[in-house]
Amino acid sequence: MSGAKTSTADTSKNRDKSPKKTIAAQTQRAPSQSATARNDLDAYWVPFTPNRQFKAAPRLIAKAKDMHYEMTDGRKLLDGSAGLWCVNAGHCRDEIADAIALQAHEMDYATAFQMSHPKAFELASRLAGMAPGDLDHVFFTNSGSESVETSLKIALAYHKIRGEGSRTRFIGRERGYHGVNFGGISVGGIVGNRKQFGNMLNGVDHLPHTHNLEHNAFSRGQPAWGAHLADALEGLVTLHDASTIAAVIVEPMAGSTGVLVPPQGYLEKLRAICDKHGILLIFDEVITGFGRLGAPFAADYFGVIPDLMTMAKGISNGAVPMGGVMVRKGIYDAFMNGPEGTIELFHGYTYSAHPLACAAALATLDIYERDNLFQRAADLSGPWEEAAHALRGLPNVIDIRNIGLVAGIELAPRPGAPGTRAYDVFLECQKRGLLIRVTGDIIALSPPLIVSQAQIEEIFGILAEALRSVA
Ligand code: PXG
Repeated sequence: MSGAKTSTADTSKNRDKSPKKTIAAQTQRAPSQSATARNDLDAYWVPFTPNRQFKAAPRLIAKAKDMHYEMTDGRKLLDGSAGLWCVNAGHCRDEIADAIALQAHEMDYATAFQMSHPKAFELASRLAGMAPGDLDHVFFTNSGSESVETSLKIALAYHKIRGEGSRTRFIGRERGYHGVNFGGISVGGIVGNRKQFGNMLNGVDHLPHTHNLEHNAFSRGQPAWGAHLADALEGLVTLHDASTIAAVIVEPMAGSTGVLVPPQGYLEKLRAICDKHGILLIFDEVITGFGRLGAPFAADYFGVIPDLMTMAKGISNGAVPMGGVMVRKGIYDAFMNGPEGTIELFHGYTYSAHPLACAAALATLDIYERDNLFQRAADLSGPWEEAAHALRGLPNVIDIRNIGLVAGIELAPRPGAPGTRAYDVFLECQKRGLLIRVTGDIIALSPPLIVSQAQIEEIFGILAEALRSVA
């Protein structure tokens, strides 16, 4: 006992208590070269990646700063996708790195059930202030996928506590992406993400997607055609009966399946039909949240307020995993009516509101606010649109679509080899110093919101060259 005490005292005596100095000392690690050794490549099962192809020619990132990545071989890449749609304030912001390091020294982990810590409440209050309408309570998670599962569970539990337990059905949408957990792949509409995993959740149905090249190719912003596609929800209500439907979940703008911008009036219609039938509307804002469209959330941009709203990615600038679900006041309040002292929602994660994530998120929100980054995205969306649509006429380009600081460029697939053309463009862009995302034969661009006009020109200039070089 006393031995342990002495050694603790000795350790702390030898430590430099100045957090700044400690952080600096501890973050200056020599970069490891071992990641490129053959055996290390073998052990890691890389997600959503053809592992054998990747390991034959690995692309490893060593460093990042602002708009750029630096590869292990020293080559620089302009980041045209904000990591995976998450690094909205640009990479390695000092304020965020310092906040994380300080927090790690001050308190690494706070027990998350029956206990908490002040930054969790501070962050929740900030988010409640930011989110539109009465979306003023937040349940914290660690990722977009967990946010989706959480939102579906809250929807079910909400109906149950109100005596409408028969509402168990979810309506998703074709081409929807809601992460990779069982609820998310069930309501999601990507066959590749579903077919390996059996029956998933039952009682799920899907709306048609809104993508239509015949009517909407080369639309700028929201396409004019397609609001009527929301009427399919009335059809599903007729088929299943409203009393069996808990919630509709959609991405206000579908990102992962290739930048599908909602037709004018479509989201408003979904909202009205949900209201009419007592169905909850969930917006999955994992990509669209935190300024991507030039407004805090897509709900603000489109002026349509959902009942629940998922978030992740940009909440912490990608620096520490974090997510959350915002819920409307009425939903939260409905849970707070039961007997005192009982757990209102049997749900939560060891790392819900993790202190490091909260510290990162608070520092991130400070940057968004101080640098007015959402407005910056709005201001740049015009030049961005012009630059994107200037690619029209280049080889194989069959559609260009855009909204906020997002653009989708769709290529005609090679006969019998879908996806290979865009993948070749991805490789050609990398050779020329630009990182883009491709999904199937669609190129998705979503740079950090700190992108400059010159960098916008650079992105589309390199992409144009790459498109010209790929047959
Ligand atoms: N919902 C939406 C709308 C998403 O876009 C998730 C949920 C899942 O988030 P997590 O944090 O569990 O991955 C996402 C994730 C891409 C791409 O290239 C998009 C995502 C993830 C990886 C790649 O489009 N979105």
